[in-house]
Amino acid sequence: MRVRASLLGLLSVVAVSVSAAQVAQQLARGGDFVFKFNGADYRITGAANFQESFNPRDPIRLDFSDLNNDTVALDVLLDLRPFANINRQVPLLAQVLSDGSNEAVIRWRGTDNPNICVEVSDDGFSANILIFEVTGVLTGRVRRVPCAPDPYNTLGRNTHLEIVKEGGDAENNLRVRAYLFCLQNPFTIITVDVFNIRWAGSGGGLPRRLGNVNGDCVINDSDLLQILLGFGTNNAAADVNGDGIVNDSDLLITLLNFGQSV
Ligand SMILES: [Ca+2]
Ligand SMILES: [Ca+2]
Ligand SMILES: [Ca+2]
Repeated sequence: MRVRASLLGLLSVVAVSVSAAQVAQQLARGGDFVFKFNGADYRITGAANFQESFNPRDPIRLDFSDLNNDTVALDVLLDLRPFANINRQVPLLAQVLSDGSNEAVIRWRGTDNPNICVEVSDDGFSANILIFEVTGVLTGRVRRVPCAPDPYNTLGRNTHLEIVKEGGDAENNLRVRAYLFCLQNPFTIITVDVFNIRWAGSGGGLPRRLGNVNGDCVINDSDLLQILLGFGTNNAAADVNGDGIVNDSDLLITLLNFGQSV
């Protein structure tokens, strides 16, 4: 019992330093975030010329990872299917432009050379195109807000960081270059410029993989209790490491993160 008490004492010291973490670190700790696309305009120039708008899309969950090994684990793979029915994931690499205890500004940049012929059918545009270049940037301001259920009902846990679009078209845009009808010659090149992008998001909180079984804003006795109650079962909610069984490993992870809060 004395060992347990001193262990918890040590853990609370760790927890204090974690809760004082900068906002970008708190966002990364969440492991993912919800991205809500609220619409944009696009202009096609070259072999075709017109302007149209994208409608808003349902919120999607995006996992964070460190794709370029620069120790900033806020990179994401943006799946183009929900936006333009294109079966392709564009890597967006994160750069932390500013960071503090209440706010951070993060920029995601992506370039991709898929060289794939796809049938694009979207609000106002339908054709086969061979995409040879995708470049884009999104910039978001991440702000601390009171910890509450994810407003987009997508992550299955409470969140405490809201993300709002930062800056204008220079900081938030997407350009796609492609050959119309998948015919590779200089006369079929089109450029699709997506601008006036409206987006927002939510993230942070404490994920289940750290031991936050009940999805609230702290890792404590309630989480431990649920693991003990589900011990030996395959109860997914209490299966912290997601290996299909609730056992000592899940208990240990929760103990190691005990006391963490947002
Ligand atoms: Ca990175
Ligand atoms: Ca909890
Ligand atoms: Ca487990």
